Amino acid sequence: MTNFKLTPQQISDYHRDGYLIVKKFLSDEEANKLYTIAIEDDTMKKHAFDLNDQAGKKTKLSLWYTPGNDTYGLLTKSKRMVESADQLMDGDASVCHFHSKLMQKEPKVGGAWEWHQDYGYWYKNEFLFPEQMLSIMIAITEANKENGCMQVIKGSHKMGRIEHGFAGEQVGASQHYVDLALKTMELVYVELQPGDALFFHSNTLHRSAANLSNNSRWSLISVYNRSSNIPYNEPSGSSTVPLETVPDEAMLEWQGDGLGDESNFLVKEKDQALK
Ligand SMILES: O=C(O)CCC(=O)C(=O)O
Repeated sequence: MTNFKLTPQQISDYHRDGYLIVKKFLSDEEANKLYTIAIEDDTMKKHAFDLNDQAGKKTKLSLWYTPGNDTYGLLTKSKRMVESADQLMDGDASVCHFHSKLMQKEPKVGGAWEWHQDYGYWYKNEFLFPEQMLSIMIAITEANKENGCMQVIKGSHKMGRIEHGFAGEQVGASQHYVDLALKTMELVYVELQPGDALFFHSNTLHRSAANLSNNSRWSLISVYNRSSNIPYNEPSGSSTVPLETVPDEAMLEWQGDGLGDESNFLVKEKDQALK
């Protein structure tokens, strides 16, 4: 999808619901390239780590801060990603990249993500403005109920930040408030095809169940921030460096392949909670 621009209706849906699904955000050719690179990428494998959920099931991910001229970086910096983030985030300072993650939920073993708001994590990094942050998830494989697709509580971003504590090696939202939210708002299973995108607000409550199916569930999640939203407790620095966009065609037409070691990967310490 080139020359992509969110419509006024999509923008208002995002603000009402706290998320937005865009089908076929990537073409089949782009989605195939992303899939092939992801499964063959040795650098990514080398930097992947496991994160335990509350039941001790492991979910695998790699997280990096600096988007390069590899396929993931070219997608992250593409006009359609950066300008969509710009259309949806509050403020008008430059759009920056906080981090990207390759989520690798393997068949039968891929663990759950507990209910949380991303800003439950990022508040601890001392970002002050949740409206100036958002995530874009791109499905690399099909995501459905069976393989543990994302679940969101529609409209929950309007609750503002709720308390979070630790849940396994993850950060989890107060169950009491999650229960109240579920009594009040709709639970939506975000089933996606490869190349579909999910945009979600940093205060949208979301989770995903363990992958008990025979199929992998892989996705790329890129997090954007405005340069005006300074994290006072975050050493990576990436989140306030303005992005230089590249054309949407770059991920297919430029040389880009897998990630290089210079991408500044997060190295998880033993038992360290994420983010
Ligand atoms: O990919 C998933 O299943 C959930 C990821 C998630 O909750 C997150 O990255 O905040």
